[in-house]
Amino acid sequence: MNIGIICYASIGGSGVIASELGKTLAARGHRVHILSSDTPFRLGDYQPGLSFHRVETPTYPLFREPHYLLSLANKIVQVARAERLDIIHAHYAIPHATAAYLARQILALSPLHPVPPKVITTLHGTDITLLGSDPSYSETVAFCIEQSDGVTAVSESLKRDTQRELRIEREIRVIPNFLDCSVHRRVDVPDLRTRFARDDERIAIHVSNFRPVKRVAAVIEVFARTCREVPARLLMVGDGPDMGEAVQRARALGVTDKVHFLGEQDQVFPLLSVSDVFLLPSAQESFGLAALEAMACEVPVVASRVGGLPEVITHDDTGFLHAPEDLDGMAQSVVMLLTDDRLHRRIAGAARRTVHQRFCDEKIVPIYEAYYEEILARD
Ligand code: GMT
Repeated sequence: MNIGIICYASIGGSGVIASELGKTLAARGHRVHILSSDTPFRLGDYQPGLSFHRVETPTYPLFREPHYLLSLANKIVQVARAERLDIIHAHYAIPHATAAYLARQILALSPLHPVPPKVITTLHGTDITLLGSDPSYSETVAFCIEQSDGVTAVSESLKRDTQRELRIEREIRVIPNFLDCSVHRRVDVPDLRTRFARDDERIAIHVSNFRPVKRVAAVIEVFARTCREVPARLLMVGDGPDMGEAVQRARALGVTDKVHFLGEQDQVFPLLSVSDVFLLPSAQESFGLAALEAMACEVPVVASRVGGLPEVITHDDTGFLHAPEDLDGMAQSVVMLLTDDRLHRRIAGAARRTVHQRFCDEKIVPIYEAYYEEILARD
């Protein structure tokens, strides 16, 4: 198949999944075209069958806002014509589903492209739960979801949220997120561990884009409570609007010297490989790809019981889940994991097995492929 994949290049789960999907589909013999404003950070080196098309959005003094939606729709039309795309797969509804819809309408009227490509939209989370349901966007987002030829969501929870918040009645197929399990595994990096912690200290880690929904101040709170019981360090990986709040909370709680702010990192699995527990006290999480990456590296996750996280983590089996406001409960689970080696081994092993049984690319990518075939076969 000739497949166009539209995604954001900024660090975030939807761009990661879109890039990994593109790479795996190309390796399986498809011709894949990634369209984005910049090279997505996980796209990697040249690979046969995989090409990148930059979306340029010109500025003009008359415009106070860049018109990304228009330039993206324009680029989709051009790539679809040149490469004879069968599928346009939009990752993240806003505004990618709208650009794909617009491009398909233009192509449908073109004598050069008698059979326009089919549009598939994958909903990732905040495109519904935070932004899409906002009255400023809800009408256009709902319309473009209804108008897509196929729609997928990364969890049952996100599917329900979409149906409820946007009153969508059409079929939404749930296809969970996935990892390249050959890459995402615990690696031996002893020198890295000694850079952060003494032998008697344990390491907690948090990876995110430091947006309010991630509650980075709560990460610091849980860590500070843990430190009262266990000598530990915290790796804060990522950057974003709440970085200042995290730094300030660490100072206020007297743990600044134990917290390492590492900024954005392309490769997280070496850092996960030296960590003992992953903290994810998010207010909302449609899936929690960061948690899945930790589990693949045998790092038990202590997280909020919200959104799709219970579909990824089973409490007291493959990790621990607590109400988002229950920071004491989270700290207790962290302390238990860091002081009870048998418990840690049980949870870490079960987490890794779950990833391998349910969330590896070789299991999930064929499901996307079959869904493409199904949508192409429909009138
Ligand atoms: O979490 C974010 O702020 C970014 C967002 C994205 O588009 O990258 O993440 C969402 O999509 C990920 C990939 O499907 C999911 O793993 C995340 O759980 C989801 N984030 C939220 O629902 C908050």
